[in-house]
Amino acid sequence: MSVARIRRWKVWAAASAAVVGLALPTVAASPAAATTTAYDATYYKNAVGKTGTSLKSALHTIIRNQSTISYDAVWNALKSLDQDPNNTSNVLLLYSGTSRSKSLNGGAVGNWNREHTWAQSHGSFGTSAGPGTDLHHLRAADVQVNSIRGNKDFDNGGSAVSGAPGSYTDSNSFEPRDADKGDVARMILYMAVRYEGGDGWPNLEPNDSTSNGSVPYHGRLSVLKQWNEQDPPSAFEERRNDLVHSAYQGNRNPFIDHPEWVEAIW
Ligand SMILES: [Ca+2]
Ligand SMILES: [Ca+2]
Repeated sequence: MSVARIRRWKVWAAASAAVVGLALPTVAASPAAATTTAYDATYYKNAVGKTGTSLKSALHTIIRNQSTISYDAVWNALKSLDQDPNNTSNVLLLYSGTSRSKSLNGGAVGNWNREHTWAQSHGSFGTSAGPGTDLHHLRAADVQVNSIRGNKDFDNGGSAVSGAPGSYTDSNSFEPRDADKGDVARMILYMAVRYEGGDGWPNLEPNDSTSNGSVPYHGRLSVLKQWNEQDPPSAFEERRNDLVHSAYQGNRNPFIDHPEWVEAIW
């Protein structure tokens, strides 16, 4: 997408957001342009200036040093990480945007549970401490919406998802609502860089398929790249990244800090 097209989209998006009350990032945060962060001279110093496999490798070395937590501890972590900025008693749910009481975590209808954005079956990593409990891709989601998403790859198109306005699904893919598209893309691509076949875990990689099933791949890369540009990192996402880094895992999602690194690698 050209810079001019992105600017036009943002102007349109900002106008639409004003009407429906959505929180969208500022026009200044263009993903097409190189960004600078407070971490460039320290955390990212061995990655800045690199591209392609060299950048991917440098980022892997930086982010692989992380603390892990148990799957049970993920509940309380999500109550903090996914807190509704407008209501500290609630969490904001992925795919639906619903604000729901933190105390309604569980497995029943009307509860929220722990969505693995990189589907567990795409790599069979389960829920032991590791990729299955990595907070950078675990998000609070409505139990029924989570079930509809299942282990589908991500792509555009399909029928409207009940309980998640703006999300769509068909037989082999799931499309999150617009406000979550970039979040999903950056979570999937974080996992691809973090897990490179070390620590006893599979090498997770993105591809352009929507029928990955149980192989350690996740699609659809060409669409995820578009979503990263359409939906730049929000204040919610940045706060979350900061908290995972400072309070839980000690590592960051580089694509929230530098969304332009998606294009630099893929
Ligand atoms: Ca977003
Ligand atoms: Ca990988």
